Amino acid sequence: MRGKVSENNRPIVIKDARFVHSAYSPKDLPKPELPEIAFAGRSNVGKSSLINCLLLRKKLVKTSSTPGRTQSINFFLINNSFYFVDLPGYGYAKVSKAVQARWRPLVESYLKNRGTLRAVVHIIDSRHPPTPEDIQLQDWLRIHSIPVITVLTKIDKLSRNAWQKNRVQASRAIGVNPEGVFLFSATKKIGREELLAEVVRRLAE
Ligand SMILES: Nc1nc2c(ncn2[C@@H]2O[C@H](COP(=O)(O)OP(=O)(O)OP(=O)(O)O)[C@@H](O)[C@H]2O)c(=O)[nH]1
Ligand SMILES: [Mg+2]
Repeated sequence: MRGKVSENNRPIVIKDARFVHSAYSPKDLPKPELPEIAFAGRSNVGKSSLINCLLLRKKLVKTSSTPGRTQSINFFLINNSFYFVDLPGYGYAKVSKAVQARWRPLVESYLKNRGTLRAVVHIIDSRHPPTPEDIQLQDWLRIHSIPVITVLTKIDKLSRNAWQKNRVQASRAIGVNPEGVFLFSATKKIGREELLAEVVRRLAE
């Protein structure tokens, strides 16, 4: 049974979250049928951990300390009503040229042609300035009019003082309003409710 994303603006309860599909090439992409939120960011930035944290599932999405693990586009069906889509990370030099050459056409063809995609959650490491590839992704999404939710993660590694400072600096580097940038920690579960509410809002649009 396929239902609404959330009932009457109440905080969403994740009743069911399951892995459904991995796509390794554009032709493996599942038929677009439900609203989707995709998660993008540099390798090892904490994409999978952030998804698990939002869903309150410890191990639904595999995490690892070896960067570049996720090389496919992975679809997770939530509450039978929407998908979370874990995109492969970029920017890891040790990933072979062959894999990198597959990555871009796969991710670009997904992002460009997905009528059901409501927003991309772009995850950036709060400890460092956005990388040239982070900035490139933001520009690319803007050019293609794809809505973005920007998140700075791993803020548990920062002092409280640095939260706002790094938020302002990162926002400036990517050319967005700092107010719209979410602060997050998967380890300490900081910012989970705010980000989840924003995701649900975008899904319902
Ligand atoms: N301190 C801290 N560590 C985190 C946080 N989120 C993720 N990590 C750690 O960062 C490493 C990478 O996390 P993943 O969630 O696997 O990152 P990913 O972006 O999915 O990585 P790939 O799929 O390999 O690109 C793991 O060692 C996590 O435990 C966080 O909020 N705080
Ligand atoms: Mg991952």
